[in-house]
Amino acid sequence: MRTDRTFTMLKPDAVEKGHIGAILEKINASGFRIVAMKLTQMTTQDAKEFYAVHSERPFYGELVEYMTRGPIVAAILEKENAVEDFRTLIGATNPADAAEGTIRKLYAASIGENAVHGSDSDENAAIESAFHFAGREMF
Ligand code: IDP
Ligand code: MG
Repeated sequence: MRTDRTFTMLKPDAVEKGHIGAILEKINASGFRIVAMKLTQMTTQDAKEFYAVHSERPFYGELVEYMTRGPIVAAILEKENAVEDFRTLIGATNPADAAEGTIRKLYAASIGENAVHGSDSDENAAIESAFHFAGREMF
């Protein structure tokens, strides 16, 4: 399994607030290469499946509502140690706990509406990338 790719989504709140450009600038400045990218909107079924691991959590319904309410930017990013380095760049799930300068510290409103997704393992990066992109959309 390759360890140099991760999957991200700029979530509906980030897109609504006009933060696509600023977030992509930080991603580029941090040394990630964009392998695949698109503006898309998840259906309820998509979001339920993507976040199936959280299906027993109390916030699952709210999470599915949020993630489907508008378009997202989905992307695959490449860099040595991509998964871990991208999680560092985005910061803690709750922006109140996120380090200064991280994407969530800068752009997230709350633990629920936290601007950006980053895969948590190489295995999930591969699964999530394949969920959103066909092979011919990866460069
Ligand atoms: P992560 O995105 O930092 O990996 P996870 O624990 O995997 O965090 O949760 C997935 C997503 O579910 C979060 O990014 C956030 O949008 C939402 N979420 C997580 N915990 C809560 C919560 O306590 N309340 C509301 N939404 C939450
Ligand atoms: Mg997660």
